[in-house]
Amino acid sequence: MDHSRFLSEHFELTRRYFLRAGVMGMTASQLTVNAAALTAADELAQASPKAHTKPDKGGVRPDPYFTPAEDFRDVSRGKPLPHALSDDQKTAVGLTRETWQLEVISDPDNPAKIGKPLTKADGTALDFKGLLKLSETHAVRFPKVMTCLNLGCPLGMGLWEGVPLREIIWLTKPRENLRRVFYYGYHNDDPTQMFRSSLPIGRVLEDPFDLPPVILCYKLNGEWLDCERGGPVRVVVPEAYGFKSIKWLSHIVLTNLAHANDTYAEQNNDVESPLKTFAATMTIPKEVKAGEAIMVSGYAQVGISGLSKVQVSIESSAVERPENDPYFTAAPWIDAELLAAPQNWAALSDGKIPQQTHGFDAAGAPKTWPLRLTNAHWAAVMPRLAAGEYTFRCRTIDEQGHAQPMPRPFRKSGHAAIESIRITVTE
Ligand SMILES: Nc1nc2c(c(=O)[nH]1)N[C@H]1C(S)=C(S)[C@@H](COP(=O)(O)O)O[C@H]1N2
Ligand SMILES: [Mo]
Repeated sequence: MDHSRFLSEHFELTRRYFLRAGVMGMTASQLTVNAAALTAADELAQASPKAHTKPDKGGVRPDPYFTPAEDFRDVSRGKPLPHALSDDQKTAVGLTRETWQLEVISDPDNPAKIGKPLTKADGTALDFKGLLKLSETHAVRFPKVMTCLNLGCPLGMGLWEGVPLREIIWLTKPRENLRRVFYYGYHNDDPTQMFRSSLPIGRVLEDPFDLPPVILCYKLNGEWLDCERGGPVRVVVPEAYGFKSIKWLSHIVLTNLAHANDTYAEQNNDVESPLKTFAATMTIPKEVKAGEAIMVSGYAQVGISGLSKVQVSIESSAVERPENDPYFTAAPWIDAELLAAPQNWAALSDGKIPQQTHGFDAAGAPKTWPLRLTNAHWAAVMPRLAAGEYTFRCRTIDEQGHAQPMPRPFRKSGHAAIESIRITVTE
């Protein structure tokens, strides 16, 4: 499978919207605009599966729904990358389902009181069989977009399955002095390569309203989690940026340390910042004729604050923008259409949502739409314009009615911006 499937899904949804809006089928030339966009984007996706589709600004990628595991973008560190090791090496270092083991210990520097650490030395480390045993009664599944805090674009949208981390914590019989959990994965036994992340214990033991639990994940899109995506086992934190979701998990440390000690904090990142809501464009004509309908489509990342609307605006570059409006609150915003959920969930086996997936009902239909922590599609028809240079923008309105992305100026809280794209209207 490649991106063209996602693209066709995106364009099928978009096409139906444009048909209903009455702009397609009006003239042959308008149909060609969309068909050309489809062909161009399709070709781009086929030529290079890792290439960005147009427009490139913001690193928009054409996979708004579930992304096949092999099409995720990989930004993980390691020399060599753990998933590039030979099969024999993977077996030797515990990067296979047969040899994986997880140690759960108390932090020697800030000890938490626990009754029973899980260690290789004692023969009590958790193995894959033990994890699957827990999954028989505790397995959870949820959709989530994996986004790097430092990049604007999604790395991929997954349906993640795992066992709540708290089930493993309970095995250690914690008693007191336990305030945080930190964890890391296989890092070539080189301390300088360790990539560590952390969470308050409260987040692990209880789930905030309507959020799934933090999991030890062993399946993605219904298949065993492959080594490139962090298999055999990785952490997945539903509401967090990618850096909290440690791959090739090998150690969990229970600590009385009161603050975060994430590797990402060393690069000035706001490591407690949850996923942001924002919109990005996937297709927009660079040039249109005066008086012609302008069809635009894209995706929105639905962050922790939810999504009620996507809005779009177009302003003439000849007219000066008002002063003191850096976040475009005075732009002529109009509502875009949020597109319906797909009927067929490409990338999942038989195209169906499995039973007991967070956010979906027994028939596999979403309970609400769009779903938090995932991407949604949108499309819009812009007002017809006279010849000139224009700037197109898109933004979101969250469930509380706040224009997003917020907080706008802080890139280190998770890159999210109001996208601006130049378009030319010709005579
Ligand atoms: N062990 C380990 N886990 C890791 C990383 C890493 O370098 N090493 N990178 C993190 C970062 S910064 C991101 S954005 C996500 C990316 O997840 P993906 O490769 O599945 O897209 O993995 C996270 N987990
Ligand atoms: Mo990242």
